[in-house]
Amino acid sequence: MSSKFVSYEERAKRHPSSAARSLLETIVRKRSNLCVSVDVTAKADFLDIIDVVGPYVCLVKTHVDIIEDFDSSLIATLQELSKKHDFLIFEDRKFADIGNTVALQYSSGVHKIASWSHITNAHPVPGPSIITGLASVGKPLGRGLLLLAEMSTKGSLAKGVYTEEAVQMARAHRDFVIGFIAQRSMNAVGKSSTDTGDEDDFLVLTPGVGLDVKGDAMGQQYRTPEEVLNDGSDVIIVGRGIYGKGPTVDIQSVQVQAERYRAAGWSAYEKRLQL
Ligand code: 5FU
Repeated sequence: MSSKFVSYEERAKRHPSSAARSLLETIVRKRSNLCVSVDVTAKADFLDIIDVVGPYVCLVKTHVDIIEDFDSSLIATLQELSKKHDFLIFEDRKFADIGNTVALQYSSGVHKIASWSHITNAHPVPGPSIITGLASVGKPLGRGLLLLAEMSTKGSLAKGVYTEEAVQMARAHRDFVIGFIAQRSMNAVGKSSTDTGDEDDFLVLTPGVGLDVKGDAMGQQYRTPEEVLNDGSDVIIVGRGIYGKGPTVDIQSVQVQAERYRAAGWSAYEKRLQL
């Protein structure tokens, strides 16, 4: 029986973007579509969590600007962990300015994101110039960009025509945009059912994933791995569901939750191949 969903393996073989291929190949090698979002503020916690979740993830997502004791050794250790455990790095920077400014924010400053982050993301709100600005830095380094086509929060304005325009912007820049932060597949957005044009294979990475709770007190909304995979998501992004909500990190529990979410994400993927 052929599935309406194509396997990660098939997609890895034929994807035109090396950045997208790299992520798909990692997913296949590790049998993991889990991205852990490590939103803690102490360098030691940040690195301890990554070392523990490393074996279970295809991707580690960072907000490097929240780390209180950031220094360049953190990046060196992060890169060592990325090699040790075979995962890619995604700095969730959500660029949102004019092309010239985002190129500087991406390449320079304290964090020098482009030098270590395989994937980053941007809001489409400034228009296509944000893509060309970031591409001027990221393309020569073989990096990939995700556009924020939708968000997981209550009342998000990223919907309807805005989402459609984001997808059109991505289609016009397939050489750098590898996919979206979104809640569902974007491949058919803005296309008629009779469209026989190019097949899109945009990756969809989905935050707002949790197995135990439906949201937080600040507008976050969670769905299960199965719900988002069935809607066409490729990678589940999980933060507090794995590293916890407390002031201290319980590293044993982090490992248990990482394995639990890896298994949930993978079994949802295997089930959808039967659809
Ligand atoms: F673009 C988005 C979005 O729409 N929702 C999000 O939650 C990004 N995020 C990020 O995913 C957010 O900045 C956190 O880093 C992470 C979700 O963390 P949680 O602890 O699983 O809620």
